[in-house]
Amino acid sequence: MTSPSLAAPCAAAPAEPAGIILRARSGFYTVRTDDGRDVECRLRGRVKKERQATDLAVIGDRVRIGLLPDGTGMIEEVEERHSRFSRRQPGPRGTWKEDMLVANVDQVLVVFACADPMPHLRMLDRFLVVAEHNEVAATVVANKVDLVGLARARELFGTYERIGYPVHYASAREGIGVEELADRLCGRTSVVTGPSGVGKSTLLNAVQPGLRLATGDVSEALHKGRHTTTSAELHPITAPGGGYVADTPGLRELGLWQIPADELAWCFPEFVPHLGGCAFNDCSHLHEPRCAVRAAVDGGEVPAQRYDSYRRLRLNEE
Ligand SMILES: Nc1nc2c(ncn2[C@@H]2O[C@H](COP(=O)(O)OP(=O)(O)OP(=O)(O)O)[C@@H](O)[C@H]2O)c(=O)[nH]1
Ligand SMILES: [Mg+2]
Ligand SMILES: [Zn+2]
Repeated sequence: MTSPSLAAPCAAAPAEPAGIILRARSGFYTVRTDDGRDVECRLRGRVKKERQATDLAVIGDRVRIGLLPDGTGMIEEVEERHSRFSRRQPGPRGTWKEDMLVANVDQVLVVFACADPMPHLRMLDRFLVVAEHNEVAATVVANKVDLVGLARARELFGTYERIGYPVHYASAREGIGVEELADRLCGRTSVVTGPSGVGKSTLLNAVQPGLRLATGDVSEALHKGRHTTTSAELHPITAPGGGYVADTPGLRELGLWQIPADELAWCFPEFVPHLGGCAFNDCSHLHEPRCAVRAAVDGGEVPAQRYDSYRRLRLNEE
């Protein structure tokens, strides 16, 4: 924003166009400017100094760039983020290191398959905990319903509906639920995540055929232990409402994604109404007497399966 007294005397194109980072790779950034051009940029040294090393500029960041005569650009300024999707890892002496994955995220879609690969619900809980810890709204997408039918899919994922997460049942292969997914992506910045082979890229290709994301054979991906999609990238949505979506590799290293122990219970939304009711205010909800969370599990208000995930995460068990 320029004040009127500083306004340039001639009405030429702005010297520092604004845009959003779509790709970031070893010091190079692709910025989509607000007038629709893609400019390859580097980060101005001054900007590097101002920001912390892990946190320089990531996909989803809104930036101002200076254009150079050769058509490339320099990132002059990174705007403040309103949210982020990041991974925190424990560092030395109780410190935390934060790896930013995507900035300014409005929602996370956690994709699991109903079969092939079989849904691993404890892993789903971990993805949801990460979304909650980032304070980003999460939706569960149960893909490949064609393999098991809707009734079985609801048995598998119904717990999440009861907790209050939106659950989308979809089949990228048969086009089921694809329109609803397109509506959900419209006008927002979304991160799509989930294990390898569940059909994240196939679903996004169904929503927007022009994307042509690489997709892989499940067994091949699992046996090689690697993802078809290898780096996160933000894709502009071309439908009238706009928006952006990041197809991420399945974050296999999710186990490293630790949450401070005393914050974990807050990442299970169905625990939250009970958290004030424990006898000890530093209750771990593992063994203490008169624990309101365990009482809620016994009373059927908190699903035992979710409590089990909490317990294992808290104890660092697989
Ligand atoms: N039966 C069935 N197969 C599907 C469906 N969606 C995707 N697939 C298949 O599942 C396999 C994996 O799909 P991808 O889209 O590559 O999976 P991904 O989640 O992007 O995997 P990574 O990139 O490795 O993380 C491919 O063979 C797809 O054809 C579906 O709805 N039903
Ligand atoms: Mg993929
Ligand atoms: Zn408790």
